[in-house]
Amino acid sequence: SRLGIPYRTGYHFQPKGYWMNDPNGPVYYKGYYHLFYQYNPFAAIPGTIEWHHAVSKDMIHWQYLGATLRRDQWYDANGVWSGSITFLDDGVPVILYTGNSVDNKQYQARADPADPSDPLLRNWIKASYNPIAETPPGYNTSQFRDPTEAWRLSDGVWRMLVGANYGDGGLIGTALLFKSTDFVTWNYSHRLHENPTTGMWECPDFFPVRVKGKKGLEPSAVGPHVLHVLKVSLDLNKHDYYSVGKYLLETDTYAPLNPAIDTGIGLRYDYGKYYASKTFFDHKTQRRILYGWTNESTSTMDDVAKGWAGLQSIPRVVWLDKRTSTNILQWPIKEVQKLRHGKITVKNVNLKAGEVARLMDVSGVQLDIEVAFKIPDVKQGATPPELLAESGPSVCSQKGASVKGMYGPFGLLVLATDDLKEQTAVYFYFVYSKKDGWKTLVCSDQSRSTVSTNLMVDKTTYGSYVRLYEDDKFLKLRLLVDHSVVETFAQGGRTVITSRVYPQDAQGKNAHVFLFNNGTEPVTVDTVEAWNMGAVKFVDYKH
Ligand code: DQQ
Repeated sequence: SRLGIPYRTGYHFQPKGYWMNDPNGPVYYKGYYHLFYQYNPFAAIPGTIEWHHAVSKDMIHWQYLGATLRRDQWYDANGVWSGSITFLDDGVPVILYTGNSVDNKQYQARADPADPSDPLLRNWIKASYNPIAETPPGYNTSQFRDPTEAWRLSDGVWRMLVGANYGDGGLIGTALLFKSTDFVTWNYSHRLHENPTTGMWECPDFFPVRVKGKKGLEPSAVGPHVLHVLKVSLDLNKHDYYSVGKYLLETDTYAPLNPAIDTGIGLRYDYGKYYASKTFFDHKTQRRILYGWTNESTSTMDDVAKGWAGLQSIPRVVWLDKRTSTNILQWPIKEVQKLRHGKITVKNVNLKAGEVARLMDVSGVQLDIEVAFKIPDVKQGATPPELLAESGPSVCSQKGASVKGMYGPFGLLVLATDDLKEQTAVYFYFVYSKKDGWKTLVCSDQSRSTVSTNLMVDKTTYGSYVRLYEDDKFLKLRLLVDHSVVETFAQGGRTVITSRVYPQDAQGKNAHVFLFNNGTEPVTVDTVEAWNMGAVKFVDYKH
């Protein structure tokens, strides 16, 4: 339908229509990146979900391959739900997924490629002995899903996790560890980890990271130079939480380095719309790469009217932040930079208090922008205008970009009309509290993102703190703008925010970019680099 056209993305992965949610089983195999995804082929609403499949040589240009796993067995008749791919010793990939059965019980099932020599892996066969794992006694049969990629320890035994919950009201979220010696028979062993207040853990992801360096690790890597990330998707609030910790081999359990920011109660991958994410190890380039589902911010009725819902974020490389060891860093895969063209560079712009300055020579709805601000010297003895005691990141949503602080808000307006009636503001804002002194927020304000009265849009402003170090020279933002999505990477990927926006008038040449400073103190822009981004044509790989 016409309503959806201006909002379809130019270079993010989207099916041709209808509903997409979680990324499933991403892998690199025989020259191709494979992405499977939860898809409803009948309507732009969740419902009759099955696995669909696309392949790519660069994770940017895709070929659709259609349905891979359909709802055709008693154990998956009500949904072929999320799962992962593991490579067995012969290098052949195997799918583990969740079937939601005729009577809405969840089972784990296996599927194998019909022809492993086909680099496109077009056909898959469900194992005759499915299901391979049932809900262990004491757990809810309808809260038992999303098997991880499996890994092995030196005992040669395969392990996988399945998300679950238990306890009063199902409030204890957990990842159940299953073991297998032959990848056919799986036995429940114990809980890898749990958290008493987080509810159902969907889509667990458990992977090793190097203590030093950006290179990724294969799933079974352990040892003194390795830490682990445990990510879960909280059904409770639809956010992806993670922590960094130790995989304790003696007990086969996980312990976060800092229990105060344990999985589910601490850090998020993304402070915007981002859920059910999954990583994989890219053997070709030795990177660990993260996909995440970005849901719409429009209503179900709007989604049906526009004929589609859901997209995948631009894949991100993830690695450990060695300065803290307790958080990861994320950065868009470099392949996306092939789409950059028409670069403009602007240097040394002073933004006075209250100034808004248009970036000439750049406009459009497909952009990649990098901006570096000089870090304001907040220690100049200035008295903060307001003591935002313990207010935290909620300041982003309470006040938005129009608040006048001392140091900020300052940042970028994108998808903005000349009169600024439509704009998406992405900015830094320094807040002060007696307890913590000055801290830096990064926010994405959607409150003026559209003037449309036809759409019902969730315009919540998102944000979180971003860490600064003494030797940081600049405050940096990178924005990937693509019609209805803005992905923001602050300070080299220390804090990430994905927003969905639906501008009505800020389209084509009328979509401008501005620098702004709403603070009472001036700020200096060191450099802005901006590119237009090409649109991706869908490809057809012949085999
Ligand atoms: N989506 C799948 C489930 C998973 C949920 C169903 C997370 O397997 O728990 O489409 O978005």
